[in-house]
Amino acid sequence: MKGKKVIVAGAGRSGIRSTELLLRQGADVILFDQNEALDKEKLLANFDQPERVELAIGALPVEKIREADLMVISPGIPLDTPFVNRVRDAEVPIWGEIELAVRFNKGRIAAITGTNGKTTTTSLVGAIFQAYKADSLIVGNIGTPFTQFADATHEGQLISAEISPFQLDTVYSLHPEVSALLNLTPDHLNRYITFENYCDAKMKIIENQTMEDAFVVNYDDPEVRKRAEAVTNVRVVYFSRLHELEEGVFVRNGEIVVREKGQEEVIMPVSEIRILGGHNVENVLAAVGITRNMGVPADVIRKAVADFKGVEHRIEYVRTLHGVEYYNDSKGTNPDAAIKAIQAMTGPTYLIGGGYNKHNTYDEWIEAFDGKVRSLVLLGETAEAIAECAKQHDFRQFVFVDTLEEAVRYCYEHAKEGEKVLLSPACASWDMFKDFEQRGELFKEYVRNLEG
Ligand code: UMA
Repeated sequence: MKGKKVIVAGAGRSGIRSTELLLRQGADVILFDQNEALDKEKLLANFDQPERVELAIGALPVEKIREADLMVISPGIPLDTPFVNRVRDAEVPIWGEIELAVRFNKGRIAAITGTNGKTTTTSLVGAIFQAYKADSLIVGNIGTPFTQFADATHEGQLISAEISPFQLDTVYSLHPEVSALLNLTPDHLNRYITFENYCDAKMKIIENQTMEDAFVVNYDDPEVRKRAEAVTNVRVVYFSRLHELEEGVFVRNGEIVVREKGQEEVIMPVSEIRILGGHNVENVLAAVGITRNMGVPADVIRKAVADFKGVEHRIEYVRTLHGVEYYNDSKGTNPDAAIKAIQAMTGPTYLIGGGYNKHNTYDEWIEAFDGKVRSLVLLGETAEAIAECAKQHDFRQFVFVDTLEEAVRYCYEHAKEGEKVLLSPACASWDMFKDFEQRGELFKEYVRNLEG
């Protein structure tokens, strides 16, 4: 990278860490972001050598494109944005942040994708790795950019990486030792238009794998299985919650079993899993398949799974006030994830939903309410569309609010002892918040501030 001039597009978490890596590797950076409101001084304060970072805020001048040897693009920037087309037309190579990271990585990667469960599974795989080798890393879409650590990794180091389809769109050299595809349901259709395009993006995770590697997939998900059956370049390892498999990871008589080449190994009883819901059993099975195929011993896996308490913003218990339990599921950013959360609730629930419009449909989510939702408290861009859909399903107990704080207050004033309050929006957060983390943090703050 020495002497190269690199455009980094997007000055969010991913862009900042990519810039730092490029500076460490001797490149000069043009850091570009379309948000004119960004504070330039604050942005430059992130870097040890700010004199080697030139800022382009608002627009990317043509002469900057001409000067560039490479552009590293953040995952949130759609690839059909006009400036991206201009860079492509100028024949400047375009890498995603993950591509930049893998070019420097020396570790052994387990790469995890799927519509839902990625974050939980990536955290759990990371926890198992760390129980085995303390210097293991957890990186990727989960919130810690891979570029933050990639050039400091060493051979044999274990890396658990959550990879989103946006990241897979701009990756060419990713070669995981084990990849995993957890499930496939429609999401991000505003960017991919069709479900097929979205699934194709996910399948890029195995592009460079060989028969020496493993692809861990969910046997119970028909869309996943259909695609796995057509795979020829990599060894497929199935996991199933519902069926006993000839080969793979499955549940039998309440125990998690791994069967490979006729040999069986019992890993642990399902009753030792501490994270709620059937979907989490699937996440554990995936994690067992991934870590076993990376050589982690069964007893290490068992202990780490039994110690694992789940991740923030995913059906996260916040507090109990006047007998009402409050849960934060801000990570429920699509209907499928939100279905899992409402299914995990064991009593009447005040459900806060709505947000950024990803052009998803809400029918299945509303059907999953199953008489359990006392009131649906709607906010954000999709509030009207969700209400319309609810009416079509004869569900009319909804109210509109303008802010998340108002939503919390409404629930507080109405929920009675024994009932639940759940933030699980079925939508992304970007209409009103920076990201789902900010939405979840604010929810927790409002809930904690409720008077006792
Ligand atoms: N920007 C532009 N033009 C655009 C869009 C964005 O200039 O058209 C700029 C914004 O002004 C902003 C920056 O780009 O300053 C934001 O970049 P980004 O949206 O790529 O966000 P980062 O903060 O870099 O976070 C990204 C991932 N975000 C997205 O994919 C949208 C994070 O995933 C990830 O944790 C982080 O990199 C580290 O790798 C978040 C996410 O929501 C959690 N992911 C989606 C999901 O899980 O469903 C895919």
